[in-house]
Amino acid sequence: MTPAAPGDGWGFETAAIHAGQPPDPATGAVVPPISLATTFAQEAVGRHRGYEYARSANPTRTALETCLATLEGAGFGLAFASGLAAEDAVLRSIPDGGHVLLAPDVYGGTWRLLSQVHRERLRVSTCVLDDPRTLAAAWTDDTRLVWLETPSNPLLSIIDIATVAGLCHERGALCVVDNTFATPYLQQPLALGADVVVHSTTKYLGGHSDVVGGFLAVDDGALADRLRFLQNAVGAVPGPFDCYLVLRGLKTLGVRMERHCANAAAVVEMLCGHPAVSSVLWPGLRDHPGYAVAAKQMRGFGGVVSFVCAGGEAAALAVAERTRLFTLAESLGAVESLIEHPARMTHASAAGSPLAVDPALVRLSVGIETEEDLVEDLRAALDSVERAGAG
Ligand code: P1T
Repeated sequence: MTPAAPGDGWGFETAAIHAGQPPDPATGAVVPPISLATTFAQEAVGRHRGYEYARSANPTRTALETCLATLEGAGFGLAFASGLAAEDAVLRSIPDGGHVLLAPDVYGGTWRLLSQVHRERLRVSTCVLDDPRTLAAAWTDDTRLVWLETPSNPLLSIIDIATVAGLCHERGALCVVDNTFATPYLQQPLALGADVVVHSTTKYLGGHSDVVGGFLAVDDGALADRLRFLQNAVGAVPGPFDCYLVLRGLKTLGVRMERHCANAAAVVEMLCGHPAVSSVLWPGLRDHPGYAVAAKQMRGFGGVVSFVCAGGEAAALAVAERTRLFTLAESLGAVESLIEHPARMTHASAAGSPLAVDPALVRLSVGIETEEDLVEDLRAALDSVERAGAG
């Protein structure tokens, strides 16, 4: 049997299960082996079968890179040891003195990486990106990169990728989209004009809170070469077992995302009617400012929901501590539901910066448990906070 190659018109789920993973030619195994070898025999100096040393390339990593690049509709994929390691490679790829324009709402660690680790090399400023006038005002001659998340972490803001990518290309900068919250199942930024897609595979792609990883997907060969050089030269690569875990997660991404989205919609409906909640942030709400763009560029609205507590920070902390099924923990995107307080947890490093988060905000990662159980858990926690506030 000749395994079909990706690009034969496969649907998303077919590619997620098969791309880069034909049955093992030696044994017929239907799951790619976890290839542990750190080095590979050469027939003559420089004559080998594509693998020399496992930091440069490893067969399990190749399977992951092929599969996830296919899902993003990318020509090239590169796996990293974490989302931040993948981000670091993108930032290292721009020359010293470059200016990075950053959307005003991104993961706190991305801000920390830019504003502390790359502070000597790069200049960063934040800007509302999809308004051509504000973007033009913030642009400088050395602007090399525009960086955004959509939906964003933790405010679930939506940015029109095609608009921003178009403006970047008119002015000669790269458009980088962190697609961690949407995943390629819900949104494919390269098809909308982005140059680089970033992932924390720790989240939905791995999907089970048991692996840390990162990924870059690009279509431009020269850019892929530059990033591949950095991947090898810096060496922040994932181990083979980690690659296997992400590959396994990808196989069920489509069905998991459907359930994440449906459960999030049910949770949002309850939150919108609860007196302890003053506002709900989720792009699937018709009054969300990004609803129309999200409906255009995404296939669903995602499984992360944030809300502002009417009782301020004290109420937000109390809700986060009172759920029983939603676990109080950082991270998102796995099968189990999580709750967290961004200002003190995931975005603590953004305190005092333009990205500082409202302390009354609570973020949920809605998992794939039974819908009613999630809704009731959250309602009970909110009811108890409401009673305490009223008492
Ligand atoms: O944790 P790591 O795999 O290094 O990924 C960093 C990262 C990158 N991009 C986005 C949008 C992210 O949300 C993250 C990590 N975020 C969390 C840990 C969190 O709880 O928000």
